[in-house]
Amino acid sequence: MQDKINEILKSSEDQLQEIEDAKQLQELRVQFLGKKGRFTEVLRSMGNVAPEERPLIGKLVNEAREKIQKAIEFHENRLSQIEKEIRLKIERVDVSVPGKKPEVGAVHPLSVTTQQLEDIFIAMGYSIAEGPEVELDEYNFELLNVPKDHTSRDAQDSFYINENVLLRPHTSPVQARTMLSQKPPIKIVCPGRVYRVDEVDATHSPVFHQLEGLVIDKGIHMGHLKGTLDEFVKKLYGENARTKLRPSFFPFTEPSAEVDVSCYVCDGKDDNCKVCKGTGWVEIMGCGMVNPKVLDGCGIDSTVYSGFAFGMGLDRITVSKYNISDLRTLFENDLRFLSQFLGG
Ligand code: 2NL
Repeated sequence: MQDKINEILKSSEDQLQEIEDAKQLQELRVQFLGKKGRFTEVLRSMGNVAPEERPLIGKLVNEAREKIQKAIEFHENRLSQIEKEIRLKIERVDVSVPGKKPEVGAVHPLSVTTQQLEDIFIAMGYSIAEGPEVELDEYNFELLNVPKDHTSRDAQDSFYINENVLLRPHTSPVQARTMLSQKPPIKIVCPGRVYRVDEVDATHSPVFHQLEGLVIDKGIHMGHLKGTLDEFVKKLYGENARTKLRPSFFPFTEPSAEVDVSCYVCDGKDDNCKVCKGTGWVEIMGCGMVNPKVLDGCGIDSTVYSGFAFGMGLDRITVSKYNISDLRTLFENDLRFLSQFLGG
């Protein structure tokens, strides 16, 4: 019996020398120390041992198991040490490898313009209002006093989803919605994407951007409009910028005017100026006093309140500011183009 125990011990030592990984070690543990292991066999055959020798054999078995247990632990440590060394070797960071430059994003030029204009109006006490791009005819035309036979209501000019629903061709419905839901005083600007049926070329796109403004209170008159426009162009184009109003027509304002700004490139001093064509003036927006019919239609008593409104194209302001020769570059999202405006 003693021989058998020694033989098991010897065999475990031999096998342990060959062990290469944790899985083999676990198999060996089961083989020697498990419930159906080799010592269990020995203990089962105790019946053949003389009773007085049994304690001794039991002791020897226990000692042998302990020895193997210790040896397995030793090898466990050895393997995990080796594993750690391999991991450290594989995962070592080579601090001498040159770094990768992080890509820095750019603000889209249209966003730069929009944010700049928003900031100018916020400084004058305006709030920003936004609304849906898919609009109802009611907010888009009906409440704005645009007649049923007006060309802009034509399917040749606006994108219709169905008879009553269309892609908004201006941001005015946002102002109509605001008038319907808020009481004066109202002082808002509405920037946003708008849609009109148009062929794409260097100066036209069926998708473009507008910023419209609306001020309504008691006693608002053209002087407030003119003062606001002057303040606006000074902040946008510099202290020398002046505005000039030319009579015009919009269904939603009365009277209406086109706004010219003194040329921000030559200030009227270059007869060959490409921007103002030598006139000294550049058209930048339309404006007017809100038509009383529009106020009343939107639930604001036109005998108590009056207001002014204006609207401008953000794309044109952007291309002229950055000297961009083709409007399409604003919509193609070619990163080689956009990254020129790094950081805005
Ligand atoms: C232009 C002209 C304009 C407005 C927009 C407006 C909106 C309401 C009431 C009255 Cl709800 N007016 N908007 C007024 C005058 C001109 O835009 O040339 N835009 C690019």
